[in-house]
Amino acid sequence: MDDFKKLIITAAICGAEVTRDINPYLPVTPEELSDEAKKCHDAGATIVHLHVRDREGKPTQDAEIFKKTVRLIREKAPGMIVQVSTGGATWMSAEERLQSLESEPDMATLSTGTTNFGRDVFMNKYGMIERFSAEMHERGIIPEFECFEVGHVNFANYLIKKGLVNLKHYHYDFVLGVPGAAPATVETLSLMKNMIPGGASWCAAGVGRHELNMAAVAIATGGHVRVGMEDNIYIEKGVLAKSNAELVERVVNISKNLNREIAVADEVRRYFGISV
Ligand code: KMH
Ligand code: ZN
Repeated sequence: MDDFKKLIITAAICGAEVTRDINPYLPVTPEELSDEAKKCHDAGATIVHLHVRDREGKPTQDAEIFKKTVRLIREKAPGMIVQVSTGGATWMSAEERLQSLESEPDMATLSTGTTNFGRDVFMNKYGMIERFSAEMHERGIIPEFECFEVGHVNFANYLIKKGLVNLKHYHYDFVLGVPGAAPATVETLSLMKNMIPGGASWCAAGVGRHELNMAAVAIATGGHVRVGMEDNIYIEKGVLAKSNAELVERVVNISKNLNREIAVADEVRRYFGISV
């Protein structure tokens, strides 16, 4: 039984797919990303899920850009848990994707299976997952299992059972509503959350218009929440979010109305086994 009751909010502030053409408020430079992380932290987010961009605003896993961004986040939002993406963008090689780990983050995403991702394929072969997991283990970085499909939960469980991942605490993120992958429904979410091992925690990330509903269901059923422009760029129908912090604030308000307290970073660090 999981006895951590407070809500953990992850802010996915940039991602690899959204562009400034679609939302001009998207943060992309290390300065903008770190300012945005601080705003989200102040609003109640304890984890920042981080992708970075190059000078042209294109997704990159460049180690130096990650290092600079992580350093700035730590200066501006001390204590906030930094979780880098190892998913990157669909066209990137494993080598490219792994570069983000050089920034010495607290956590990193570990996608536990391949999926259709819009018109592309997000490739995560068995051997890649093992390699990513081993790299994180060697560097003392805590993985978050990134599950776009039911089979990905199954594979994360398999890694634990085989001793390929051995942690104090396991945390799963269910990203639902990606075109071509599992739908953002209560049924899918229930199925996935009921598959995880006892004591593990889970987070829901609904894509697009599903972000709000999935967040509400997760808050009401003991899960945690990921919001941000990586997944959804609107604060209401047809109205762009001007900041990721607006999306965080909306979730904080729902949670407070449902009498669920918001966790602070040090509590989450202790829960996940990350040094405070
Ligand atoms: N951009 C997606 C293809 C992750 O951050 O680890 C992969 C992704 C997952 O965003
Ligand atoms: Zn991501």
